[in-house]
Amino acid sequence: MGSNKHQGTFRFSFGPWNIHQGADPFGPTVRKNITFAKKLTLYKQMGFDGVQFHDDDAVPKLNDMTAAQIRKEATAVKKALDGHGLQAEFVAPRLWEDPRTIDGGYTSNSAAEREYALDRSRKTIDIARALGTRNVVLWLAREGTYVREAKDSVVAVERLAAAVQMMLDYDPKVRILIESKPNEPMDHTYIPTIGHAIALGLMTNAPERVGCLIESAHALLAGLDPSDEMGYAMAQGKLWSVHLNDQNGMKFDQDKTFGSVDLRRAFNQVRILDRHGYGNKGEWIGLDVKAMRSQKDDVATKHLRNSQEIFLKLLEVSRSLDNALIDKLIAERDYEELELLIVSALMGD
Ligand code: XLS
Ligand code: MG
Repeated sequence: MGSNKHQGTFRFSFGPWNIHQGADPFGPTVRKNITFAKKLTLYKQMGFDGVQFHDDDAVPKLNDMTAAQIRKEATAVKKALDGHGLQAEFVAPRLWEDPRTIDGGYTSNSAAEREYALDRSRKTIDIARALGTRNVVLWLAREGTYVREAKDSVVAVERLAAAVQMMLDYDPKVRILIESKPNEPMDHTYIPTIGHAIALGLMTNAPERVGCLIESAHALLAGLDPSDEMGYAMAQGKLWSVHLNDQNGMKFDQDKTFGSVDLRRAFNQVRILDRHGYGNKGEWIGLDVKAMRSQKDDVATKHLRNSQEIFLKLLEVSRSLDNALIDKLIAERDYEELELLIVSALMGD
């Protein structure tokens, strides 16, 4: 058990929303806007090779554009990526800001609004194709309820499965990565955990093209251990991306720097990914982290640097462990000694 069968390969990505102006629900922006073009110049400088996109990060006014216009604009973004030596990891439809998605997208009670969500998802796939990625991430933000009686949970799940099926049919190459989250902005969502996400894929006729993205904080908000969620998905060959970050207890989604709250919890995520060869099929280490609102303009990317640095240091710790000793302690069932060994390693001993 203690021996490394494989090692992972780690390349890092983040989304343009991870460099942001610091607005929160209680106050306005506190930092200057940084243009998308400027952000692109920062990626390589900071040691990142992949860019994650919402559809409108790539094509801002896509709702008012024709398919040809969208393709043209996305192609220009692809050129800019190429120019910086960057790759697009995925595109995600932003289905939570438009007035037509107030009641959710695919699970809205309005047929016209559901049609908008499906149409928008087709545009997302067109953008993904133009950016050179097969990956479409679905964070099902408003696919839930505030009031149990307002939606029928059977119908809602059937509608979600039908939406995924539509996307799989629309492009035979596309892969859908479902990012589960139990709450926020909704009281409860219909796909709260990664087990739900993977099982939703089984309701389609191409489950081999439905996988998942695990965000550490989303697992924590569901009261689960992120490394176990990752293990569950990897056991099924379904962990196609991650959003590493951290979370201080059961509150709003904090997107804190990876490892900044609970180092051992972060260590276990790194360890399970590395031991099972994460990244060897091209999967990325995505960091879905936010800068503190108190951070000044010129140092407002340190949350990304720190997350990456903490990941790499934990990888070093994990790889330097004495696996023979771990195997021995496991065989002797001396888990107290194992605990001290891990905590000591985290303390630098
Ligand atoms: C929000 C999500 C979001 C997705 C991308 O909680 O983490 O940022 O990762 O749509
Ligand atoms: Mg995320």
